[in-house]
Amino acid sequence: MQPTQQYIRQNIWEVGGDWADPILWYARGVAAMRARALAKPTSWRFYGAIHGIDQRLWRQLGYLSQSDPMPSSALRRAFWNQCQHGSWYFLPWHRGYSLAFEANIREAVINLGGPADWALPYWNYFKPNQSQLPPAFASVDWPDGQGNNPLYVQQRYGPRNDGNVFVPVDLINLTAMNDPDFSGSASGGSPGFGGVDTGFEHAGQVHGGIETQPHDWVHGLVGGGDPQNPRLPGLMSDPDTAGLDPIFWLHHANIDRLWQVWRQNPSTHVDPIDPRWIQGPSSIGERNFSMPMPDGTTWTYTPGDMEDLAKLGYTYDDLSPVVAVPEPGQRLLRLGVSAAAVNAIQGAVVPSGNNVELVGANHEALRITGSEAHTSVQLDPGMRRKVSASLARAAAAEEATPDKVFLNLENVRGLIDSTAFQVYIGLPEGVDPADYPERRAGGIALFGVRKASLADGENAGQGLTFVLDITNIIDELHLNNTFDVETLDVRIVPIKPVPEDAQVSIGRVSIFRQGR
Ligand SMILES: [Cu+2]
Repeated sequence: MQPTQQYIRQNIWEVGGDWADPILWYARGVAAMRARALAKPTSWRFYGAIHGIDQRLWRQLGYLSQSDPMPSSALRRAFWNQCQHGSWYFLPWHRGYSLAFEANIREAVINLGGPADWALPYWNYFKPNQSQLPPAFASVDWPDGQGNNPLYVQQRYGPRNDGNVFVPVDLINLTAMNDPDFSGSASGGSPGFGGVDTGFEHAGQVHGGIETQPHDWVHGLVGGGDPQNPRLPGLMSDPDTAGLDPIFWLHHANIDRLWQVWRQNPSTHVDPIDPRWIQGPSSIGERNFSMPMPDGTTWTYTPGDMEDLAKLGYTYDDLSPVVAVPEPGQRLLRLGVSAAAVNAIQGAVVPSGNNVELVGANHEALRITGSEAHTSVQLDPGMRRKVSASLARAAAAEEATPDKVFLNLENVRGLIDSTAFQVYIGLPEGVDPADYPERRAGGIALFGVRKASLADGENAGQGLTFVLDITNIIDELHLNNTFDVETLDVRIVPIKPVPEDAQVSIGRVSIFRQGR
């Protein structure tokens, strides 16, 4: 694809009204793609299936019927079930997918007499008063007709499964924006901002930083589950149906924007230089990334092709950091490093340590039902001392990179992707977690868990593994002299009660240090 001009993706809440032109033309473009048969590669459902398709689920949700002629098996093999999750390809794959989709919508818009510079809007749920689903997506009526708004989806249930769709801002965060590394380890340490090193990975086990939060969370919060039948997901909640919801594309445009924000702030944030990332999985003999274009051609791209927005011919109306991003020096100051030493350190680029070691783990798998669960992580005394010593050395300004500490929830399995919970560390027994926000390790949303739990799936039912940065909590325990304990309590608090038949379990809860 050669850019012919610079398209500008705009904030959906700031384009000038509920049905401002960019939104109305999006709806008309969606209607045009929806009118095409599934077998056509530029149809709405074909594009949804490029992300992922589970035919049983599609039939249950009314998106597939016996009378639908299927695309040829060659087309299905070339394009379907391509989305990259739990992989360092997550961001570049979705960038190409969104660009190709946008080109298809733009073509439909132009054919209908709309603006030639139409671009996909994005939904920045972090901005004040913008966390509600944009109104054009929430009503069955639209300026062109009654009861057939192409942006409306019935199977979009929201965080409380009651049809009120919004993103509770206290449940999402941008901690991943601080990760200095694009790519990380799949062995207990930081998975990086963009994800772990994998081959072509349609349902990878370890989700990257920005994928875990806010990406996965927004999927489950928007989609929710059918209140009549919790096993039926809202479209956005499951990777095999998410691409069918028109809001999907505005969410992914925002994630795509955050990649660009991360790269710019600060300038030390860079994409991988490993040729296997740049050239993509086809360079090692695996599937390539390819999309059906409106002129009937196939566009094949690599992650390296996805790095430069100007070359790709688009940008965003706002690339400022959306939330205050704490500077790395603040941690060192808290640990007791002098301001002068912090300044000296910040002048240099300090890579994260890549020595990852297990500090402790719990003893058995944990079943999550109802509104709370807890377990204890047994800490290895030697490893605990090692972490403490690293933090103490930082205070003596001998070490610019004190250990970071990560909580891992390994082999999380379940059947309901909209399940989500908060995780707290070291809470005293019997207290209300809401009174201890400083002990919140973060949260986990199980986008992709059903697929990852299938015994005949890509990873033989190993489930998903989530990594939460608990460095600040461990720092605080250390500074209060309360880290010297045999066990740390881990409390799991679901955002809504988890039904028994969700079958949610965590294989192991573990803590890792990452340092030198
Ligand atoms: Cu997504």
